[in-house]
Amino acid sequence: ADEEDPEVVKKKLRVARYQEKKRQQKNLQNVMEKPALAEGGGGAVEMAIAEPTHGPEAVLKTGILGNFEPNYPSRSGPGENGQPVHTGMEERSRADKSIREFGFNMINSDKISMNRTIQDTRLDECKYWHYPEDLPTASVILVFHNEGWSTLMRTVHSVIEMSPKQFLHEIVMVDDFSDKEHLKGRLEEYIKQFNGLVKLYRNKERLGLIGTRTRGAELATGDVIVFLDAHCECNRNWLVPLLARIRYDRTIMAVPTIDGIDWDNFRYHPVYGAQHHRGIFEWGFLYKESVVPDRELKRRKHHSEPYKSPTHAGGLFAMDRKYFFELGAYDPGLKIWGGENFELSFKIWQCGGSIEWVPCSRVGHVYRNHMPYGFGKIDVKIPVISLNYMRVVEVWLDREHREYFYTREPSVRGYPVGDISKQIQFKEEHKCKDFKWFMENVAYEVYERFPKLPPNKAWGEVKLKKGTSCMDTMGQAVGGGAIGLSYCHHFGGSQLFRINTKGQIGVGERCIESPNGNTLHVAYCDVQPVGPWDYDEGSGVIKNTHHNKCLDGTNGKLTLMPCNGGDTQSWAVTETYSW
Ligand code: UD2
Ligand code: MN
Repeated sequence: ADEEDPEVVKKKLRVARYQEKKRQQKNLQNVMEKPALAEGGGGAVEMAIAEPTHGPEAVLKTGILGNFEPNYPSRSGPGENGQPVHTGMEERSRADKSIREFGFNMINSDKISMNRTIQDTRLDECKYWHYPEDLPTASVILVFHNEGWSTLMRTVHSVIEMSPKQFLHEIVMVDDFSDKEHLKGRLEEYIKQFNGLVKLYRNKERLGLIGTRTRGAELATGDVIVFLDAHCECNRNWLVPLLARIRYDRTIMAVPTIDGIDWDNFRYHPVYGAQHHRGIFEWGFLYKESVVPDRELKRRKHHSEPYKSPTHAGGLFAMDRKYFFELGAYDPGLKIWGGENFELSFKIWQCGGSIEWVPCSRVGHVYRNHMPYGFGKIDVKIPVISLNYMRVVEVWLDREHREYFYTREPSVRGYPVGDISKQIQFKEEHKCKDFKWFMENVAYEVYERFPKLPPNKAWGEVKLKKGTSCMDTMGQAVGGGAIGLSYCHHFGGSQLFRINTKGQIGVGERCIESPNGNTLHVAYCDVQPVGPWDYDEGSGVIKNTHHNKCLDGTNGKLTLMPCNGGDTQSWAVTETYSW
């Protein structure tokens, strides 16, 4: 097979790379790993009038409804009260087409009223908080690129309907160079009904979500900027608790609790039960959420009070507008999508601010089925999102923690990140604290959940020495089918493995295991790794010491077999780059 026609080889490579690229793009959607749905809200109401531990900006008065508790109408109709809607047989193919185009079932979305009601998912206690009346005003910024019509406009309607008039200064819509017909003139026409409250701006070129948000913030004129994705539905009294935190301390980034809206049937539902969660990360900078440690919970008196969080998902948050610019807005070197949530979070924490998640503010977000848009033409040889992570790592992490990242992402080490001198200068001028401080004082549970990975013994493609086949996850996830062999594409991703000194084979954030001693599967990594893999570079043998068998690639199949020292058990682990 080694002496194949070079044209054929080229073609195979092209096909394999194309498939891998698609798969990598699809994987981006797994950045947010949400646990399964839990039981629904709860939490006891305090029986006394109590001073909140977080400051005098709000008071809990049990039994006396809060001053911003509105009366909402109840309506009936498709999707009302956050109920799911369903696709008829005759709608199936149109629905599927819209899912491919937008990542959402727009046929179902179109059936739901622009002003649909959703159920109150807040803790009961939230109804009894009394807030100051002199809050800062908000500019809600919606950036969008090729969004579906009804999900986009329902966001606008919902912001207006669910926010007290006196605090909603404007809605700033910024079109990031969409090319869909339905987002052209019709949009200008439609927003006339809002009498100037909704402003529409359009980019002359694709800036990506990060650049477009900074532009939106520049165009905004309210005291506070509130970013939402262009497919959200706001819940009762969502805005006031956010503004109250910023009134209390302008260096707080206030983050609502995100509820889920199903991309297919548009059911509105809480993501978690009564336990509070907060934003963290693993060392490849995949965003994670995990239960808030007691140490943080104990600082508060009431379960419904805001709590500090190391980071946030990215899409939904409120900040003092001037403070956003005092921090230099988003790093302009970040491209299109991803990593900006970490950049802003690390910057805020390390340079004297803080992030709080606010349980009494809830906003629903439609999680997509897949990312429907491309990133445009960008001259970057590694995934754009990796480049963004690298900029964040190079600027905000210290030397020790940079190694945490590069052990997890060895293939991007050394890629030029561009000019970061302005960011470094900012950090020095503002005497920002180092990353170790942030880890020890804010993100301390990350060390427990995601300890430092053992160093890599070898990493790269796991290729049969004789032939052109490489170990490949085939896009399998935890709990999925067997992984296998496929044509080596030198494109990383599904063919990029790391064998570490503790005997793990890692791929991305996961590990490779053989539960049955026969086939190989993607599995969660043990936090305290012990084996089972042993790689001998000389012979190329990769042995599973638990099963006492060897990794074997006979006839294009990847299995464990009794060790025989043959060609089908001789592997080269070679560092290949996509750049
Ligand atoms: C999450 C965040 C998202 C952003 C992203 C990247 C939530 C709920 N969502 O992914 O806000 O932080 O992670 O880190 O936390 N858009 C543009 N131009 C583009 C691409 C997207 O304007 O080139 C718009 C898009 O129309 C949407 C917003 O940016 O309104 C976020 O994009 P997304 O919804 O595809 O991102 P998501 O929710 O998967
Ligand atoms: Mn989104």
